[in-house]
Amino acid sequence: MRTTATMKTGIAFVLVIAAQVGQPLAAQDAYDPSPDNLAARAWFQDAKFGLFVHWGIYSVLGAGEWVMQVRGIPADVYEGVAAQFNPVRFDAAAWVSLVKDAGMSYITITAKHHDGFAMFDSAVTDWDIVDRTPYGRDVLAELAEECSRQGIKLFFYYSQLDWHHPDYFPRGQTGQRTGRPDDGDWQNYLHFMDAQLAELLTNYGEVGGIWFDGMWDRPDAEWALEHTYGMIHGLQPATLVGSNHHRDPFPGEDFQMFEKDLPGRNTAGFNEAAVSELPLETAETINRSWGFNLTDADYKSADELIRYLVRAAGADANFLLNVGPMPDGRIQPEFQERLRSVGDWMRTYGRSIRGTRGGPIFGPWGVSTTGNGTVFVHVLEWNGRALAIPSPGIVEEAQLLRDGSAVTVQEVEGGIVLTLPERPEGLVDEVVQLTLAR
Ligand code: FHN
Repeated sequence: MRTTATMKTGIAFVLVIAAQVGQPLAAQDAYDPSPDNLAARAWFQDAKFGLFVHWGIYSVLGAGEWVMQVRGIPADVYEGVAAQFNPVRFDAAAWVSLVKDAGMSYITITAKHHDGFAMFDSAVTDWDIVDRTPYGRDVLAELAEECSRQGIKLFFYYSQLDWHHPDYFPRGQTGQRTGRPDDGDWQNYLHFMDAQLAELLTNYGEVGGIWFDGMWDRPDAEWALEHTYGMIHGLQPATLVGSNHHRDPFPGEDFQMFEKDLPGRNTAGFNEAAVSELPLETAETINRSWGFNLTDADYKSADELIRYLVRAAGADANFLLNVGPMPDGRIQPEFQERLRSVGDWMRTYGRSIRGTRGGPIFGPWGVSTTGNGTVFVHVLEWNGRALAIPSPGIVEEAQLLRDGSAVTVQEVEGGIVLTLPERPEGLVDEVVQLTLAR
């Protein structure tokens, strides 16, 4: 078996990185986010909508990003998949334009998923896109350049769990069937991870955030998070660190994410953590899969996705909506269509999402968002004309966001009643804009 231990410059590189960031590294226990980091958090909360991209060599097999684990594919057999990955139709400019058309402000892409394969040119392993695929190009570098050109922020997903690296040992809850020897040097693995993260934070311009995943595989292992988080913030103070460990945030994390659920809900079984004070984000798929899945045609409609975006904003969370690009590098048409439809909606209603914060009122009818002295009442589920809601303040003016027409507001005990027009057929969200007295 060929192992990831075929490091090109290995330990020496790790030492260089350690020296670059200065030792000892600040403990993140005493983490005091820099002004740039706080500004980046506010930007993130304003952004509200991003594209999640699960892309790796697994797309060749068309069965999702867990295919190695699900089929019990040994690491040396799986390495053959890399030789077939040739995404000649990858077009960074087309991806970023799609993101803009969808009304999104950032991309979070898998730099490395659980299969351990780096989608960037890593100097500490040859288990990467440049060294192992016929394509031989650093797609993250191309995407970073295009994002910077088009004003879109780029975040990197990084899996701490690794089904390929021999030093990911002792093994956790997954990855036991990949044919690796039953030994390994955990400290070496941590050095390897830090070295790759340092590469991502050094060679790809401004990094919006690092989106960790996989710690749940070995929840009790010594992950040395203080060191890793300190190194990230040392290299780029404004980079937002978040981890999908499904637990309460650790010191040094700048945002909290939820998977397949709105904050505070746990229908998917991942989200037992309490909702923290940090900026929030929730990730969801368009069909049922994160990575490209040839047989998954269970697509959510554009209307469902819009409703999810609105409910996320109402819960003060960003919506990170996933696509799993195809092995040829294109984003499949079913995803593109839906993203563009959400973008059409955003062109009219984006003001009620971007730059807002969740609340202050909600009910069985829907949610609200607030920004610049304006409360946007998102009426998602209400077909009646009169809608009674708690008063968010003294209302000076009420209008429909879609056409600016006036909405009558009547004060009643304990709240206000909005008189809505007949709901047009197929309207996803009737947004009433309430201008409040300052
Ligand atoms: O195992 C991963 C999965 O493949 C995917 O990346 C999602 C995205 O939130 N997170 C993990 C499970 O928690």
